[in-house]
Amino acid sequence: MGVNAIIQAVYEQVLQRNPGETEFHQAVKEVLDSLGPVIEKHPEYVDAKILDRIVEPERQIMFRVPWQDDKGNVQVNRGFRFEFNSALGPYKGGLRFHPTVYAGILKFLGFEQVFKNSLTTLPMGGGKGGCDFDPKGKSDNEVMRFCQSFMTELCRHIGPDTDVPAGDIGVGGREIGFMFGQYKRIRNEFTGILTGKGLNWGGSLIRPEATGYGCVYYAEEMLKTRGESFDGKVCTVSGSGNVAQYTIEKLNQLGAKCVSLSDSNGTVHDPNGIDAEKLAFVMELKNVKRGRIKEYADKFKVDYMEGKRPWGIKCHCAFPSATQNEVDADDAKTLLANGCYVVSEGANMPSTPEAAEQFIAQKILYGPAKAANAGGVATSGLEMSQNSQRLSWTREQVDEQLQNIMISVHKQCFDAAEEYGQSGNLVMGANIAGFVKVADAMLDQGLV
Ligand code: NDP
Ligand code: 2IT
Repeated sequence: MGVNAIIQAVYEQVLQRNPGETEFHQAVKEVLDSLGPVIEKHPEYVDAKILDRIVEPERQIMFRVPWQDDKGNVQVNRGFRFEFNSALGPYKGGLRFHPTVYAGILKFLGFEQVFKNSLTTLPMGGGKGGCDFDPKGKSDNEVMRFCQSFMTELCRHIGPDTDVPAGDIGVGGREIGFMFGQYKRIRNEFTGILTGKGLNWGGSLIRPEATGYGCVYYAEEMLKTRGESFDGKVCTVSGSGNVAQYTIEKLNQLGAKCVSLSDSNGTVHDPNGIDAEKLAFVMELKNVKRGRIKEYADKFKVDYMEGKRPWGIKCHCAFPSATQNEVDADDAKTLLANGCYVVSEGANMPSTPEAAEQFIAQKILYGPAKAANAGGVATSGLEMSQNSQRLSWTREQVDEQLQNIMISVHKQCFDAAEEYGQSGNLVMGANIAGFVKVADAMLDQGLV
């Protein structure tokens, strides 16, 4: 069989085994589409059925999560953990709590995580989990009862050398705290079974900032290849959660101007820029009051675009930091027409295939999610190292390691693209560089 037929057969098997899971199909297709030349060069991957194995999670866990709301009603949610690949280390990846969560979303995220974690240079396998629970509008007590029930089941599947979850959409410091407390109570162990922990009980400095900061560091590396910096650049950012907030903080420090924020209801456009003071308002609004981004527009008297995404706003650089498929073909066209030439993906798979295709064809500086947002999980890896040592590193130490890791992630993507004759195509570079390391580890470890 020729290389294309081999790849097509693997993809068809994925479609057949995972019916209706469109996000997973999309993530697999993008990676497989990059791997032709690698497979051509490495027949040993074909013989060992590395592709067939890598698209199938090592273990899939699905469980009932019963909990009681404040009115005394019983609620039932569905929890998951996809332990995707452990060739490079313990399963590692976030937990997402959002009403849209189902197997197809978590499998796409777990699959991406395998290659992302490989790019970080740290010893981590890939996994993802979560629940269709909606934290919006729930009291702290309801969130706590839910998290305790979720961990009551999850605790039998995770461990510091087995599987180490963290946050993602809907899971931040509050949820990690409740889940950690429940694990400790059931197992009577204070170990690093989650990352993103509180700073005075095992968390790492810079972990809250890491995804946003890392995404900006990655974009900075892309700009350097053209001898440019962030000074004076106008940037659009979507989302207003963890990743968006720290993307803006770092862009401000580097002399850029951020002019947008959004949530699932709409977008604010602040042409004067979201400075440190306004960002502090956003952090209080989103992390403490848990309000809507429209309140920013009311407070600072700027435009609010109900139901709109930020991609119609003119910018040099765009940072999608909300969710999957939030930049479609029309958005990409508009961004490019408005002169945008840097896209660095803080969110996972935020660009549809048709959008990504345009960014690649136009040869803009396009940093795909599994590379550009790897700083979050990389710093989770640094949190695991500190937990194992029972030591805490300083802010400066962690930030310096994060910067070095992002430089290395960029270099791996850049070099792999060069090696395979696709200069500047960081999508292909990320997929190839991430894949090869995992594939070689799988070969070394035999048929498992
Ligand atoms: P948060 O929950 O802190 O924030 C999510 C933000 O995105 C909110 O503003 C939310 O708006 C918006 N959002 C979520 N879902 C949708 C949707 N369906 N449509 C429109 N807006 C939406 O999550 P994070 O900031 O942690 O995560 C953002 C993205 O970054 C995700 O794709 C995540 O997978 C990715 N990521 C996160 C990492 C991390 O360390 N946290 C690491 C790497 C990637 P609303 O409040 O209205 O729901
Ligand atoms: O998508 C991601 O990389 C994350 N949500 C962070 C995972 C982690 O283990 O820190």
